[in-house]
Amino acid sequence: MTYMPPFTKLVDLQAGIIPDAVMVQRRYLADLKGLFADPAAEAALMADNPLLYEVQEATENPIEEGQLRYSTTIIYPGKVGDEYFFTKGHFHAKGDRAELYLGLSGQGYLLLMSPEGEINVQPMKTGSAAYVPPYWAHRTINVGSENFVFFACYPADAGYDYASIAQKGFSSLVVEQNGHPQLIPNPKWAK
Ligand code: M6P
Ligand code: ZN
Repeated sequence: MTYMPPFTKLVDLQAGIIPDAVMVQRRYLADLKGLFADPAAEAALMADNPLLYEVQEATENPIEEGQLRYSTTIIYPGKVGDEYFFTKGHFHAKGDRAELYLGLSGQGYLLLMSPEGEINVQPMKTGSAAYVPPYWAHRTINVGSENFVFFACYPADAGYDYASIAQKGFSSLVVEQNGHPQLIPNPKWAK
């Protein structure tokens, strides 16, 4: 039997930088086209095509049961209309896989949705260890004025199901009202 060698990666616990990251994925507004609720606001901002967030992947651990992967995500501050910048959001392709998020800096919301459309929101700040149970879709949102940075650890074989979010979105939107984040029903959401 040969065993996988243990290893250690350094993670900047404030900025979220992983100097030895195996991959940095940068997601711009164009990569999230159609996900924001206000098409006119999205179109107006598209000329600049701002960077919304980046994911620094610490590992390329094998996609197999029992393995973990971990990453940091940096979501930049900003809004499309009244809607704060967010990640695409996904169900796990293997729905029974859970995930752990740890807030590193800034102010965020972890927005979760069950397959039936039930919404749950977990506010996150430095030190928040937020648990994503099996089957819940999850999206993170920067509701503050600085970078929102968090660490994520998840089963390597969880996989990504972006399709249903791309079609219907989440059943609630997180928008700024009177300077504060507010959940409102997504008018475009249908079961
Ligand atoms: C976290 C983890 C990653 C995910 C990233 C961005 O770092 O959950 O697996 O890729 O957030 O989220 P999304 O893939 O939905 O854009
Ligand atoms: Zn996930």
